[in-house]
Amino acid sequence: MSYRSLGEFLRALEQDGDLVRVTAPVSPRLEISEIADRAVKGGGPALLFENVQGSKFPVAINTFASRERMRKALGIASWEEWDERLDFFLDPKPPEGLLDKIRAIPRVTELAAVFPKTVRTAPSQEVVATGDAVDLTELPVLTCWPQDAGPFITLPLVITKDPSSGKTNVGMYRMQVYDRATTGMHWQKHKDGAGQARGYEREGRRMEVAVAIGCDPATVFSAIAPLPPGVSELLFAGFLRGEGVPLVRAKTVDLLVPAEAEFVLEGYVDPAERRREGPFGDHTGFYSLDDDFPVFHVTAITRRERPVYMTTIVGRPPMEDGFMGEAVERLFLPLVKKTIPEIRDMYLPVEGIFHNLAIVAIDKRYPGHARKTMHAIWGMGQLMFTKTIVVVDADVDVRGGGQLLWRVLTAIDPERDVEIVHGPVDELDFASRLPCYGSKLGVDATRKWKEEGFGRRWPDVIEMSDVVRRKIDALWPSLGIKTGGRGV
Ligand SMILES: Cc1cc2nc3c(=O)[nH]c(=O)nc-3n(C[C@H](O)[C@H](O)[C@H](O)COP(=O)(O)O)c2cc1C
Ligand SMILES: [Mn+2]
Repeated sequence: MSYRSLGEFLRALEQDGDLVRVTAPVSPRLEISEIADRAVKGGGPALLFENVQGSKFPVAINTFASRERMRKALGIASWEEWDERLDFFLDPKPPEGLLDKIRAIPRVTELAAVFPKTVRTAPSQEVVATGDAVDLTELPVLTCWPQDAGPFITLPLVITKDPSSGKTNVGMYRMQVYDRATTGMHWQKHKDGAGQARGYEREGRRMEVAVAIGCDPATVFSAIAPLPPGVSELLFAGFLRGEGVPLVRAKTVDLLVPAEAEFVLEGYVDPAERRREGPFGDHTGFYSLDDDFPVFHVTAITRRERPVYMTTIVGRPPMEDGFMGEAVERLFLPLVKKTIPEIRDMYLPVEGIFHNLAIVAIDKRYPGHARKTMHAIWGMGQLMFTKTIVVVDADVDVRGGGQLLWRVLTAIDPERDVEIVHGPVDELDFASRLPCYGSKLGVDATRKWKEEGFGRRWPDVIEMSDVVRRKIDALWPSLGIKTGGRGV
């Protein structure tokens, strides 16, 4: 079991010397942003601002902002360990003998324990405000960048229910605070929250919405996990935590909300209503321009007695969400491999902000295999947004930086090896001619085959013989050649 609440996680970070309490008075308008940005770009610790001007609540930020912190947040010692855990889920081999059956029992009980459970009383409802007492301006919501339209809640867990299946979705969609009791609801049209909202719009019904702010890190992470529609984020969070997420009935809407949350906002989205949202300094490193989005009316705010407001800022990479993106990439690679088994490795560089660049290594087995892989990726969930896909052979290191560039650029005949397709693009992409629709580029940088019409011979990569290497390894220290570590 990892952490039960944000508080537990923050205490663990502090014990490890990975959290700094900032007691100096700072403004939630731009100042926390500037401090958090410097901290993340300099590899600094998680931050807890205890003296935020204009609010009595402290602000936690950068709690996922390093590779180690992110892994700790998810209770994962190494990505290999995760692959094994997930493998039991994805490939549950039937136990063969009686002994195997007995051995499987603990794992099955473990799985049963990860379902969400409902509780009657909850820390997230210690203080309840409804009606005129609802006041979002009491929260230390950050205005992140100079051209932002206002303060934005950046790490909300938006909880909704599908009008026909009744299934719950949890998604992270930013919310611009307009006034004491209204915010924007920035679910992009491809996301599950927006899909459910379309169902309510067809029926002309109000959509009940609850928003948790600040939960245990696995639950927060589940809201960004690109799970297929209908697959429960809360079950996924339970699987990550090794213990089901405790939920409690909301006070004014018919939804279950995390019992251990710091804050919960309850309310509704009206199907016909839209309001100008943005601009907002976004994770593209540019301002997303203003546009019309649904509006969230808050009917209640419940909270802990002493809550911590959990947030993040996005902006020019690398930023905190880059570490979340890397965790998504690593956690979901085994799943991607199940559907596209030729994939050996996949890398989404942080400068590609999730969807602009994927470098994929494949075990090429048949003519046109690289292109088949591209189309499979363009057809898979949120990977459909991938603007550029570069496919290399399995012996190429997708994280190789300059070495990767060398391999890709030597392997291509541009006119032959480029695949350009049209389709949905990320709503945040500002370069496409139309919003949400544009072109995507695939580069086949695998070695070309005769069967693919390549009539020439393909040369071998230069490699020194092992015998000579070993001999020189032994000799090297005595040669007195200083190479800054790169010679050996
Ligand atoms: C910090 C952060 C902010 C995000 N903001 C938004 C947002 O405003 N709108 C949106 O559609 N997706 C946003 N996302 C991405 C979604 O959370 C992500 O695509 C998630 O898988 C959506 O869940 P769903 O598949 O259940 O819709 C954000 C992600 C992060 C890490
Ligand atoms: Mn979902």
